[in-house]
Amino acid sequence: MTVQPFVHSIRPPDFIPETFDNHIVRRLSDMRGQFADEAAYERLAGGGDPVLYEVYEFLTPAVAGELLSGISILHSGVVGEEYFMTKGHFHEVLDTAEIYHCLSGRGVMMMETPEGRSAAVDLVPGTILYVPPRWAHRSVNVAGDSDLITFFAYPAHAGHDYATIESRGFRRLVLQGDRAPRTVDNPRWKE
Ligand code: PAN
Ligand code: ZN
Repeated sequence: MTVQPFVHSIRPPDFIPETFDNHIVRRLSDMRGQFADEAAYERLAGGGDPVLYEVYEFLTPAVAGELLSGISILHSGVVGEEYFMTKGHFHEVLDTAEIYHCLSGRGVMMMETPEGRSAAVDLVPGTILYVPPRWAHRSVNVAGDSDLITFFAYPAHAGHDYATIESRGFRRLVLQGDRAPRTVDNPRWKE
């Protein structure tokens, strides 16, 4: 199957694409077990099941050579002291990279390798982040009151390994601080 050239368009302030192929909505219930403060999670879940983030995808065939791109909109909020965040994943084809371009808001991309290296990069409008092959990645919205909006693109055959992060978490967490967000070791991280 060959793909014809195509375009999509986004505009501030909401950057929701006018056209897209797939819309993913992730709610608090999809993140059970991922936030450090379980009591805070249960309190928030008791009040409903808020949407944490939405992804609008521009699909292409899942084969090497193609790129899959889209827009990720991560809402603001906290579970205890921990900011709203994406599930995060390794790519199933570990040797595949990804580009993120921050369009709006304030965030941190938490990243780590299977060998134990860890990195946290600030995302502000205009930031272009290269996530190299092998690095798991999770977006975190550290703004108090605005969405974190990013454009992303990655090899369409990369696939997603969510299970590794679901079972052991990320090595580092991003928490609210007095003046600025702080990153700390995840006390529940499992080898
Ligand atoms: C992004 C992410 C998106 C949502 O498209 O899939 O930001 O995060 P989760 O997939 O972790 O829920 C990406 O990194 N794709 O590979
Ligand atoms: Zn990815």
